Amino acid sequence: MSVGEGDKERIGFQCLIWYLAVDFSSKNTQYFMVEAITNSREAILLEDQYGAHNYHPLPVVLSKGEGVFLWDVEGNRYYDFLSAYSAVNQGHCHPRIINALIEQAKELTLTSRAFYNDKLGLAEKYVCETFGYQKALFMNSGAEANETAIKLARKWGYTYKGIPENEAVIVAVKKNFHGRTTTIISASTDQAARKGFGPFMPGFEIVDYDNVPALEKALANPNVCGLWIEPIQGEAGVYVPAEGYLKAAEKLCKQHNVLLMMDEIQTGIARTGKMLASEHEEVRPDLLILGKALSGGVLPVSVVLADDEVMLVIKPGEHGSTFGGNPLAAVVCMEALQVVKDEKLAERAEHLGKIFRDRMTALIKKSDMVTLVRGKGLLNAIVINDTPKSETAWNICVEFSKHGLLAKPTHGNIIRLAPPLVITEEQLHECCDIIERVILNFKK
Ligand code: IF1
Repeated sequence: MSVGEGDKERIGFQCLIWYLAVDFSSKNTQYFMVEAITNSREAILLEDQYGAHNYHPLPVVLSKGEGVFLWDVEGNRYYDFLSAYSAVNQGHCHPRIINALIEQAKELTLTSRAFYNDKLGLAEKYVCETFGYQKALFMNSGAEANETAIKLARKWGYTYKGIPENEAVIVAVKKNFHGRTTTIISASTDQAARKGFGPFMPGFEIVDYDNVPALEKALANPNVCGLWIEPIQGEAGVYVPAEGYLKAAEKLCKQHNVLLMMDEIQTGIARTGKMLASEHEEVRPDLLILGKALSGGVLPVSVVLADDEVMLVIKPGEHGSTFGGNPLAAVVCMEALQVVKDEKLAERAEHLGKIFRDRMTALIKKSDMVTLVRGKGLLNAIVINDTPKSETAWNICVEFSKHGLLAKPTHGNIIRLAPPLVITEEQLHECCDIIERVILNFKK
């Protein structure tokens, strides 16, 4: 949808009306919006005129979410097959998580870490016992958690491995995605994420993913303090490494005294059929990095988990954030994780994921539009039979939206398909029917 000059004038005038609604009845000048957005076009035009253009969303304007469903401004209902990139594993607006949010919000939302609060310690204990670590450091975004892990690994390297100051190296892998900060993109191999944002942070060596000999070579460098990987590469197109890769990585890290930094921000919290994707190979990272569904998509919460030797290299005043570990996030996090356990969402993802991949495999036999399905649990993707630069995957997703299902391509010709883990088997089959109907009738 493009924005014409006429639209801009109209929107500008409308916004003028909206925001100039001044309440003269009181001494204070009160500015308030007199209208809500009444149709999708207005929302899109507003964002185009007043928002940064750092996304290219599908032309769908959502206004309500519940469980597996989303509704747009016009009241059309959709199955959510993106789950906010696996932040809404528990389903949109899960009542238990929302109630926990509301009750805590009435009491205390933020103290800063200048003081203690009565919820953070409980959440730290809860996540340490849930994931089996001695210490937790709460942050807000996934990127912040990865930045925290980088600092912990480097400082551990200087403190315990004798790496010369400022010479620590972290090994990352091609096609990684760990966030958008300038340090994190310094390790990225995605030109779209890097171009124009230099200069970059030194101290990263990039090797092939899913390549054990490449790890053997890179980790032998005595200045390497950490190996930084995702157990499944989400943004790269739900790339599942060969069986045994994670276990081999863990073994090589132990052999070379390197910390295994596992980014489970997208794969964690039951998404792949286990509480952590690392569990599929019985791998225990030295630094476990979580985010997204840690809060059920209700507010930003991330956490880094490690044992004392690693976590205690950071001393008071050396790291933190204003909102990190706030009592509201602490309460939401505990309830969001308890919902995952009580509703056995990992087991559901495991069971329903198999059904989903079987349905997609059957579709591949019927149509040359889809060449591959891959994933674990309910983190899956289909590969569309066209070049990555083609619009085909995008156009298929637009077609999906017209049939009541929301999904979005990752890179080029790969469509990630990841519903909330609360989806029922019957709903999953209904969604597979939609995917099949669109694919079988799609004309390039
Ligand atoms: C966007 C991608 C997915 C992540 C992993 C860290 C982060 C993410 C494995 C950072 C965040 C989000 C970011 C969002 C879209 C989405 C995304 F397309 F960007 F790459 F999921 F694949 N590690 N992923 O997936 O967490 O700072 O965002 O809380 O930036 O467009 P964050």
